[in-house]
Amino acid sequence: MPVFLNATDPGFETQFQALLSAKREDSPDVDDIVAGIIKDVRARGDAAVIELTAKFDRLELTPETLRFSPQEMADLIAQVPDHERAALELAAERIRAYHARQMPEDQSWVEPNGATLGWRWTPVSAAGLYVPGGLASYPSSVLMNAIPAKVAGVERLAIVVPTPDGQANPLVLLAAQIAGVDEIYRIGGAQAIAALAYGTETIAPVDKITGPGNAFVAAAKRRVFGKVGIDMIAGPSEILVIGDAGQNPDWIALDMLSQAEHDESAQSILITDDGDLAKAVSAAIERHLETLERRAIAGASWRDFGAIILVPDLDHAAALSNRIAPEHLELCVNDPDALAEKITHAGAIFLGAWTPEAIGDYVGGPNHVLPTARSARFSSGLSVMDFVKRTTLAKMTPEALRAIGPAAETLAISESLEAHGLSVRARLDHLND
Ligand code: HSO
Ligand code: ZN
Repeated sequence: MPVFLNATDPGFETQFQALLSAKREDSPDVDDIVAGIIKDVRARGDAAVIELTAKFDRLELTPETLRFSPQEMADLIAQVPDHERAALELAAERIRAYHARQMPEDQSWVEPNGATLGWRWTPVSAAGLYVPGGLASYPSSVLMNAIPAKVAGVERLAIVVPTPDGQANPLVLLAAQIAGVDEIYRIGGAQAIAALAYGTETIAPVDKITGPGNAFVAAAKRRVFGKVGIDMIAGPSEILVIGDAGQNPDWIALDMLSQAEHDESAQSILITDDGDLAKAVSAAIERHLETLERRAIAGASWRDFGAIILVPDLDHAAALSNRIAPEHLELCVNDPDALAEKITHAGAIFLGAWTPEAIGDYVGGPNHVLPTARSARFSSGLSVMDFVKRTTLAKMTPEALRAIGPAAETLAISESLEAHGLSVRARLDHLND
């Protein structure tokens, strides 16, 4: 049963704490296996990747067929019906326009003493994107990962996607093509992450790896971190809806189920100041769970991790929401703008009853790769910023060196780093000659 809490009950704080700390994911310990796979790929390159793909995906490849050829791509993409292509193109356009605005600006300025300071942004040269095979192979996620990379200016973008038994998803390939992906390899698992990080005879190494994956992929990403950059390790999806009197319970129920249907470990929570809405949403969820195609998954998520919390007013709702720091936050209230002002920790906010979270998953424009498991307290969703890095710039003049050099020399001496001090002193002496 989902939990029903009332914020004015004496035991509420304990119950809320339990909800916050509930462990939703049992990640199997696959680290030893993954370490072995990475070692093997580093030692034997293509041969290891090909063997592991035969073993896990039942697919026989050669170095020449690791990568989709342009002809294969074209044949598979031709199967995509027009309306799906048009929807993907609309999504891509909107995601591109949104992310273009994220591009950070270079800065430089001159101090009164003549020193020039600043910074410059440059893209990562090569990025790799993991796309899961099977059920969770989402074309929308291809757009959400690949477009920010291309907007940032990443020159070489490679996708790895497992194709168990050779089954490729045409929509994933089309999304990759629309996003401007340069190379696509039909490999997956820890072996694909290792190939991207360390390179093989046919796959050149990348500098940054993003994208979701199973426990093996997550463990491999953790292991190659440092050799390459990685994005966050995404947990199961979450939605928190804050609703007030007069909202449509059916809409809210469907929004909550939209995340519950992702995963048995997903979490959907409603916080409301209206007892009638609480009851109506709960009833609507149960009703939809009778017919929903993915009712087994959504039902398990709702039963094990769902919650409805009754609060005295919306200020309480905002305070609890900030403690949860949800991945997705829907403000289904009469004045969503006013309530949004009070939200400090959330991956993405959806304002008002006309903004179902599913819009953000596909076509809104913002990224759908968002911080889960309360990590919105300290991190943000995927963006152009994940594919650029900042180089700082400093240019001294004789006058500037005269002004600030002596302090550097003093600090160098206090750290017993003689050459540091002398490198400044040599110039200062020259100025005094
Ligand atoms: N809501 C998911 C992303 C997704 N939804 C992909 C549909 N397709 C995680 O934020
Ligand atoms: Zn979703």
